Amino acid sequence: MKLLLILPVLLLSLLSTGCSQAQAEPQTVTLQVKGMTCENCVKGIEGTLENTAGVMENEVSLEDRTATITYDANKLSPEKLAKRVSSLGYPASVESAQAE
Ligand code: 9UX
Repeated sequence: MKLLLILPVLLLSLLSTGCSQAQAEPQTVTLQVKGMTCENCVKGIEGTLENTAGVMENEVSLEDRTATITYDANKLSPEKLAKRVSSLGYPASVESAQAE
């Protein structure tokens, strides 16, 4: 009769595992971005990031030459984001990552 007790526990643990895998894992990274010279560059990068799957928030600063991005770590990495921005013609590198 132990099976009757174990079965619900098994089901529950399966369900919660599935949930945690599907859940977004927000991380924030600051990229150093070179080559931005006007506010239109900023808008262009921000627009592209906004349309990038997994990006939750982003703020590009012309003054600081940075892009601060909050993203879902299940879908993106700082390296992927740097490549994405670089591909627009603005060489980007990972400046700092806020772990966890
Ligand atoms: Mo900005 Mo562009 O600095 O053609 S130069 S958008």
